[in-house]
Amino acid sequence: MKSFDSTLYFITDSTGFEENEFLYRIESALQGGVTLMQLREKEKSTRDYLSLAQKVHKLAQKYNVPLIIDDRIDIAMAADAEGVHLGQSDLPIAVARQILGDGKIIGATAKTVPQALEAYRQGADYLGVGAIYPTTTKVVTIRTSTDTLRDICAAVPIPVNAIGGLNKDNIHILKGIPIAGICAVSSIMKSDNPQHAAQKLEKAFLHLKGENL
Ligand code: TZP
Ligand code: MG
Repeated sequence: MKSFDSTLYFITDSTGFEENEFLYRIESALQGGVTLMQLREKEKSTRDYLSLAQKVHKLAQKYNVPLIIDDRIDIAMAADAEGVHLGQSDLPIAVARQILGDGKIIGATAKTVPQALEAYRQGADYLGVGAIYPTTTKVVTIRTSTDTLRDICAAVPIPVNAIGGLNKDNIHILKGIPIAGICAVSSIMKSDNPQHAAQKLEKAFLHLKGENL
């Protein structure tokens, strides 16, 4: 089933954490109301990525949260995850759609309106747009202005999420832009209490949208 809610899209990063601590933090975030989750690993071997994906998928299923795998269709298929997230240098969305079929969620990174339109045309289910703020997470990216984010939201009919340096105290910059949700790595992953961090971030976002909890 391909239904998903990208309101609070938590992207994981295991850098610096023992596996047990990493899994504990993920479960804590899930308890805090994360609505969509992405496993994002850049350094692991294929075996280790798959092994972690299977463990993380089990946790996500316990909380009924769809799991997206970053970059790797093979890992997504092997772990029977709910979808995959692809950037501009990964497999083209249309190719991924051909391989995965209609039942899986395919997300795309877009930093410009033409990229957004192309990803939508090729069959993307949602877009991640950013970086809105500078980020401390290891990523090759450039900043995306809130004007471009607004233009992308107007250009495509699929959910658009903002990403990059977002936390509960700075998302006010997104006010009035019809994003479906926000993506966060560090503000949840590196928090002393990922459950509370997720709860507070969701509350701040819903407040921004005028949907107070
Ligand atoms: N793409 C653009 S910014 C980013 C990605 C994967 C990282 C976001 O991480 P954080 O810690 O929420 O800034
Ligand atoms: Mg990628």
